[in-house]
This record gives sequence, C-alpha cells and structure tokens, in this order.
Amino acid sequence: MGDKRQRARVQGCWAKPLVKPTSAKPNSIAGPGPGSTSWKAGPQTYEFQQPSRPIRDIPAEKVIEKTGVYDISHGPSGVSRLRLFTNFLQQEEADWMFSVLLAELPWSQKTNHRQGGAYDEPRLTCWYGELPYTYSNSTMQANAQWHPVLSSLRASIESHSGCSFNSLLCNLYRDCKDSIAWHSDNEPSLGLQPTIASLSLGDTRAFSLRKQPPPEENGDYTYVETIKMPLAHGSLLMMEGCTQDDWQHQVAKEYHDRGPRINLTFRTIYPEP
Ligand SMILES: O=C(O)CCC(=O)C(=O)O
Repeated sequence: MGDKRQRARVQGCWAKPLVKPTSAKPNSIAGPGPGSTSWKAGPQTYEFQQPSRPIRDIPAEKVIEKTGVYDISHGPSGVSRLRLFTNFLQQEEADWMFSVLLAELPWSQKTNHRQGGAYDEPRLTCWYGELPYTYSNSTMQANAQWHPVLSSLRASIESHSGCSFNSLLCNLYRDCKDSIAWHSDNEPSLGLQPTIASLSLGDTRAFSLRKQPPPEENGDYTYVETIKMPLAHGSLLMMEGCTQDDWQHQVAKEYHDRGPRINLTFRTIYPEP
C-alpha cells in the first residue's frame, strides 16, 4: 500500500514506475536506408516488394445540382439518362403541397422480408394505383382512390415530361434517420427500361447513384462511379433509359438534423405475368 501511495494516479490508472529510456529501442522501426529495400523492426526484417496488382483510384463522386439533362452512362445496357428540374414547383405551391400531403396521406410503416426474417422499413410509405405493387417480398395493395393533389400533380408531370404514369409510391422520411437502401427500381411489374418521375418536397436529402460493377468485380462496388444529387423542395428528377439496369440509387441516413421530406415516385405498373 505504501508503495502504491507513492505512485501518481494518472487518468484513472495507477502510474507504472518510470522506465528510463535507453539508447537501444527494441520496438523502434528503422526505415530502409539509402539504396536498401529492407528494414528491421525489432527481431523482424521487412522487404519492400512492388504491389502485384496495379493501384487503382476510386473515381471522384460527381455532383449534379443544376437543372439539365445528364447522360450518366452509355452502357452496358444502353444510355442512362437523368433529367433534373430544380424548380419544378414554385416555393409557395411546394410549401402548400407538402403540408397537405404530410397531414392527409395514409402513411404507414411497411414490413419487408429477407432471408426468412422480417424488418420494418426505416420510413413511411403509401401506394396509389389500380394494381398492387410488390417489392422486398411484401405487397402494397391496389389503391385507386387518388388524393386530388396527387392527381393534379400527376397531370402536370405528365404534360411537362411527355410520359404517362398509372401508379405512385410515396415515401416519407421523418428525420435524418429515415432512409432507403441501395436498390434499382427493376421489379418485373415495372417493365423494361422504366421511366420514373421523382418529386421531392420538404427538407433536402442527398440522393446518390452508383454504377453496377462489371461481372469481373464479383459484386464489389469499391471502384464504381458515383453521383450525388441534393434533391431540394419542389425539384423533379426523371430517371430514364437504362438507369434502373445499370445503376442503383439510395437516400442514406444522415448525421445532421433533417426535417421531414416527402418523395413521390410516379411509375407505370403492368400486371405481373
Ligand atoms: O426518396 C427518394 O428520393 C428515392 C425514393 C426511391 O428510391 C424509391 O422510391 O424507389
């Protein structure tokens, strides 16, 4: 005890008796000397060897935030095209729509199934369309009772884009912890090369895309191209061509406070074979 009292208490631990530094440090690492490719670290000797595989750079993330048409890739399936309209809705119209839809849509939390287990989606959703919609092994029932605000929005997106849509998936991200994981909208019921119109209301969230890796990467996404799009209140994003074949997208959780965000994805659904 007497010995212990003589020791200082350092950051909650009893300090060890000081060891005087010696000139020979057994754990020190000496780098290779001039003209040498080996060096010693303690009892071991290390030898420098050229890497057997070429060093690869991770492509820099692209950011798309201005109104425009963007051909983001030309293969392997064909052209993948994004069309962004940052001010599709005027501020006042977007504010009004956001508060009506937040209060009046039948939001609920869907349970999906994967590998024999069930999990609740980290967001709320609702579905409009004459046909049911199945994804992640769980089905949203047909709901032909379109909210009038959604019907008029659909008509204005159709006349603006020249595309037609018969269905709508609505997502509500309540805060920064709500998200949607990497996926493509490629269910068979969406047909080939679907066009998807995605309208955002409320707080801005980062919408990210990543290219599908080529087969030789064996599902490794480390070196694929990535794109980030901050989707702001009142913006409209059209995903066209091969975007759902050659790219995935997500809205990741964030580590900053975020207010609620509604995302409306207009689609065309066909009867399942
Ligand atoms: O919230 C978004 O911007 C994306 C929604 C989405 O990826 C989807 O509904 O499939």
